[in-house]
Amino acid sequence: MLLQFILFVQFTLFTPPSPLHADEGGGGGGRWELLQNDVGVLPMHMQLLHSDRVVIFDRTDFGTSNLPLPEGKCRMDPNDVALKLDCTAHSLEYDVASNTFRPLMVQTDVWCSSGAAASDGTLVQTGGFNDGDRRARVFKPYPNGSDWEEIPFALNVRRWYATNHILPDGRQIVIGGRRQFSYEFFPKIGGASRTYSIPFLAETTDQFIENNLYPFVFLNVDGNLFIFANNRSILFDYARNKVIKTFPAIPGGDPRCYPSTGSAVLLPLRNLHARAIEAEVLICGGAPKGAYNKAINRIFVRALNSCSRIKITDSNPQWVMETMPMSRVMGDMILLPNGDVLIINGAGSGTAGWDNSRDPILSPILYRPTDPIGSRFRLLNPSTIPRLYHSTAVLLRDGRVLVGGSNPNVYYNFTGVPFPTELRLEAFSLPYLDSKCENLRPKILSPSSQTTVRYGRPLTIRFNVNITSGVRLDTVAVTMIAPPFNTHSFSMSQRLLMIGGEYVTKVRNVAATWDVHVSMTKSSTITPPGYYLVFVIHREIPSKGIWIRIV
Ligand SMILES: *[C@@H]1O[C@H](CO)[C@@H](O)[C@H](O)[C@H]1NC(C)=O
Ligand SMILES: *[C@@H]1O[C@H](CO)[C@@H](O)[C@H](O)[C@H]1NC(C)=O
Ligand SMILES: *[C@@H]1O[C@H](CO)[C@@H](O)[C@H](O)[C@H]1NC(C)=O
Ligand SMILES: CC(=O)N[C@H]1CO[C@H](CO)[C@@H](O)[C@@H]1O
Repeated sequence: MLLQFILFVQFTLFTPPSPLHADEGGGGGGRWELLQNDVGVLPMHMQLLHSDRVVIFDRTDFGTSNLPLPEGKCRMDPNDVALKLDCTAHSLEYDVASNTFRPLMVQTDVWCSSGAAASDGTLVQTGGFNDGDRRARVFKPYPNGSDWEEIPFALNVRRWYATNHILPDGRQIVIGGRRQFSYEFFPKIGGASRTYSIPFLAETTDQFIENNLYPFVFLNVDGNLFIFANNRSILFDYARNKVIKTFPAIPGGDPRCYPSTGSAVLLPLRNLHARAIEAEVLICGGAPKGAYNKAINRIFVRALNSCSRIKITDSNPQWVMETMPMSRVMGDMILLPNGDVLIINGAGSGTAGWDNSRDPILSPILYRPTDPIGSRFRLLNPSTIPRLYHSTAVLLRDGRVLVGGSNPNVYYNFTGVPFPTELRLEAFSLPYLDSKCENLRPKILSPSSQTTVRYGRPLTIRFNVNITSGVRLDTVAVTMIAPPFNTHSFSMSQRLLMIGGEYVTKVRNVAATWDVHVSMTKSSTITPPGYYLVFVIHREIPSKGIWIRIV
């Protein structure tokens, strides 16, 4: 009895239970909120910028949208395959704080394109279709109302369904695209304009279906790229154009890339000051082999319910399989401030592509990477809105996840189709935003948002938590998230660094206020330059983020 009491006291003293675990087992949690009933433009692509605005765009060749261009402007594009003269917008800027939006004007077709936030916080977007397939487009998040600027012939070859990733030197790599078994860089250095071949993309192409479009690409801690396409993956040295390692095929051999669209994340990077940092990749969902051909013949086969996890830094890496609570194709995997992974959107059967899926999955799930295998998933509360092909999701600075899109139809069809074009914008609030977490939620007091920090420099984050007991190092964490470019169920350049706290000090004579001291990594390979969302986490409850630029 006494021993039990002592153990109980020790347990409560050293590992205070987070309120997030209170309703364990029961499932549920999280709250949906309708933000906008009609944003006019289908969010096929979304990127949060450090202006706390989300740049959203669809394709241009789908006829008129529901959002007029401002001031009677029209776009005259003799090459557009739908409308030559178009007075509607196909892009918009959504302002999170005021829940308002304004139309933007793209000049050429951005259909199924790719992008990344550059190191100065500019959105750089590349490729697309038709007259847009070799373009780069730049959106600078100025407060005075900027618009897209287009750069013709920015890409050496046409790229449609390519994947981009930000690199340690601040450039981005643009990989693949339909029938493009090559990669290149943007911007080009000193006029160098080479295109490099990557046979792996040819080897993983299934005839007609591809199954390797929008490959999953992550920058590994050793500077090489992890590239996953179809059912295979490699570690690739892009600078020397050399395959460093071939990983084992994913167990079961089913495809995970477009149109058998699963999703993938690089799991949070921890122990960043250790000599050997570990990196793990998690891939979830997708569609079984042959599912696309069946879907076009109106047979919608059950999606995959497996996730596969691999430590890519191991000398002998192996996939470990896990089972999700349900099957899911076209799910989005979003890294959350506290290091959990959200899996949201998608369908229970079929594949990506026009009218190719059924059984919308309305319930998101959480995956907790550090929990024991077999107990990592938790079911969350459902939305009422199907989010199928061409739907998107991005994390916001306040910890909510913005969800938009779904248009598995040709053109904007609002009636007479199984899943109409969806122009409603929602936010999903994770259980960590529940009011019962409020008294544990840290609030960052300094530095102010938009502060610049150099590599390897210390950073002190002052925060307030309204609790009477102390705040200790083991209950506090600091995380940094690179805001990704989201399209087709994949978040390009998504990256979460657990920068940790080195020590925590109480601020003297100020109630309930502490300083957590951290150091930025020295390495632009671990932390490519740019704007990051920085959060203080207290007992798994995140603060609102601040923007920190690392240079
Ligand atoms: C907006 O501000 C930027 C930076 O100050 C400036 O370069 C640009 O010309 C301004 N644009 C407009 C439309 O005023
Ligand atoms: C991986 O996909 C390819 C292409 O569809 C297929 O030929 C191969 O059998 C698959 N691998 C496994 C292990 O099933
Ligand atoms: C703590 O309480 C003070 C005073 O009521 C308030 O200003 C502050 O925002 C609260 N902090 C948090 C993290 O809720
Ligand atoms: C099935 C269906 O309703 N298709 C319609 C989609 O929208 C286009 C353009 O408005 C119509 O032409 C189609 O008939």
